[in-house]
Amino acid sequence: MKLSESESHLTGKSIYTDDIPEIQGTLYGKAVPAETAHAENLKIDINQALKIPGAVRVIRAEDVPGENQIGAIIQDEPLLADGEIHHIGQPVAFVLAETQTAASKMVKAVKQSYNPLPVVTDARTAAKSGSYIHPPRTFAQGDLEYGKSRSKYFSKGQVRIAGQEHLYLETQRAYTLPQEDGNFKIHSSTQSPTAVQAITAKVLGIAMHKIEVDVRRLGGAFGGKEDQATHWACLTAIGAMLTDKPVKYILSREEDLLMTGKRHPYDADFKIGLDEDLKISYYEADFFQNAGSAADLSPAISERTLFHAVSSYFVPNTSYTVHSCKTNLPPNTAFRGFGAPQAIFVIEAAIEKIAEEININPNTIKNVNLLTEGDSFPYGQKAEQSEARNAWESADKLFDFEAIKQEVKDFNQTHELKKQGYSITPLCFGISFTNTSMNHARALVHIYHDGSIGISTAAIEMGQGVNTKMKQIAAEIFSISPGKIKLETTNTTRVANTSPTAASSGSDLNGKALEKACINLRKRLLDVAYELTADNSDSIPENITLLDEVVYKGGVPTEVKWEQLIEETFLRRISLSENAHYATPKIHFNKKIEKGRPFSYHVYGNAITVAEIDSLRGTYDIKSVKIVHDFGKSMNPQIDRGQVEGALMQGIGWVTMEELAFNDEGKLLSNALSSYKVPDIYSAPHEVSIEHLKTEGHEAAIKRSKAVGEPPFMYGIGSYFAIRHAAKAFNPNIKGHFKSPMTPERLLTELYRK
Ligand code: LUZ
Ligand code: MOS
Repeated sequence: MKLSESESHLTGKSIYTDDIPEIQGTLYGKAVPAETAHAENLKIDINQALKIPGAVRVIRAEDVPGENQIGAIIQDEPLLADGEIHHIGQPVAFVLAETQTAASKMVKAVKQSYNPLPVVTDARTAAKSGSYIHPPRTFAQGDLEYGKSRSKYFSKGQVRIAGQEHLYLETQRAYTLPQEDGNFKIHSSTQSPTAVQAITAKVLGIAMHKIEVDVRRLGGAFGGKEDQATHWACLTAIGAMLTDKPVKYILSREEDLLMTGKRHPYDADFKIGLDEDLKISYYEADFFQNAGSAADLSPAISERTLFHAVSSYFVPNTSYTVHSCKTNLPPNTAFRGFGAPQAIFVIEAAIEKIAEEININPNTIKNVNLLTEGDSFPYGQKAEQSEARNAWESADKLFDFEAIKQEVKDFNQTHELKKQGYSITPLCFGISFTNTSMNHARALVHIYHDGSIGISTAAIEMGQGVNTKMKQIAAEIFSISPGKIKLETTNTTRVANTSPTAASSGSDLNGKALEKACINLRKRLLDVAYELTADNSDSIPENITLLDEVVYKGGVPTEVKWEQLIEETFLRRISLSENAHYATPKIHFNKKIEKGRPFSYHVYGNAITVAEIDSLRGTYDIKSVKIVHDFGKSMNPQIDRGQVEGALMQGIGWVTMEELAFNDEGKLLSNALSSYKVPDIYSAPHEVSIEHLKTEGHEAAIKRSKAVGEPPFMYGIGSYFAIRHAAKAFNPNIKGHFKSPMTPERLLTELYRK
């Protein structure tokens, strides 16, 4: 089934937050960004701003009706700066005006005064002074000392990994409409309507039921709207409460880049040992996560780093720690992969480094250490239905590793200034929110008495095709045309207390709840169908089925069509509505001992990447990325392929060109798309192959179709190492420097490193 919204997207009829017709009297809000990164004694002078024609009001911390606090996991983030500033771009006030132009002028007219404090932008510096978001956390298994005693080869090193800007096409935004009786309706571009509802209720000082959050769709999110959509919803809601007018705020690209958090930059130290069979005998690491100035989702992201530190490998003896460091950058946040990509990059670098030192192909090390059935992860879960080896061997069979190696070798022997390199990147990614209590969802299904259907779930459509998948599930259970089914907006009054659409789990959680609701409804319909088609032959209810909008009995079509069945069910006063709840079974985690079974299942895969560099220019091309991916049994190969392609490109961008630059004062230098380079069509690999790993899928996945949103991001990591191998073919002196992204500037420096 094709993406059900492609036609309305192509014709421009799809409605996003800014397409909602504005109500007369709507005011335009704008946040005033802090102009310095760290300060106390903040004073805000609003007199000049209020003199601008069209100015309505300026809201400051003291005007917040309820609690001036939006921190979800740790209560450490004021909605509006209250006396202190912790990063450039932190909202210090919110202006309201009759026009957008007036609002912009007001922002410039607000004067900030303060006593500056020292600025820290770097995680290691923050760690030295003990500036943490939360206490360090460690995962371990086995016995490190024993592991060391078994080691024949040793290595250690450092890694530095940059952050990443989400660059969703649709910037952050919200539109709040006052309703009767002190209620509010909020249109928010959020992955988490319940978070927006709960936190807005808190800052307004009212109950959650007074707030309705409605989301039609987002123009991209990638994790950037899991937590950070809340700010703008809260600000517009306060504006609406204080003025009794609708208030809208659409961030400009410049504002969005300046004010919102990004993927976390990480620094890491690692130590690794191999035994004589090249098995990893021990692995130690310290991850320094640059969390920015407030917790946001960093504690959960730290956790996912810990869960993915050994990637797709079995490491019997290991201990590693994540240090979540508080700095004066905007609070960094969820981004596709959620702390796992950084952890996976580090162990790939560790294998690379030790391979380099003992002069052996890193892929030999990777191969012998792949997780096999029953191996335990450092968090206690056993690898069940491990596809790690299957993925590696399938990729080898399909793409022929030896032939690729030989081609690269031949190329390098016949070319002096152009060089090629290749890398193999195995994937293992855990599916479920690592916080067990978040893994649940509900679905509400109404069959209208003309036979058409409306579905509400908590899933947010953000371009990933979740609505199409939801339609597919219902259409298949009822055996009706998808055209009879409508996906309603995601709305907190229809489906309440929801988890964000995140952690790759949107289709699984909402799909399983929807499946349950539809199956319950179908059961009621089949009972009616049995009565309608009863005759003297004693057919049993199991004999009755629905096929292509017709009731079948004993495998034979009857006269009863879908519409008639629905109408008859309605006339018999039987409910045509159903609300079902799903909670992922068999998952648990004990944080005291850091052991459990946090993931419903794992997604596996393998990518082989070939890169070619130009050693005079420092430029490169990704020649090919060949992937075998564990889709399970893909329920929609077209959509799933789109997810793999998009994630791969986003991963390649992260490790090759996207370089966030802040100066020592915490000012974002890459503050426009002229200075922050994202991949375009010219940076795409010349060839991308995406093959389906042959498996039976996993019963915990919706229709045995495994979660696909985040895992393939990791394939992009291979580009870094492929480029590095090409560079080493030109300059064998390149050793042990792992700084990502490998921009052309950095590559050029490496190429001529002595
Ligand atoms: N969000 C979250 C996530 O709250 N918990 C998670 O485990 C997670 N994983 C990936 C992406 N978002
Ligand atoms: Mo996410 S990083 O919002 O799954």
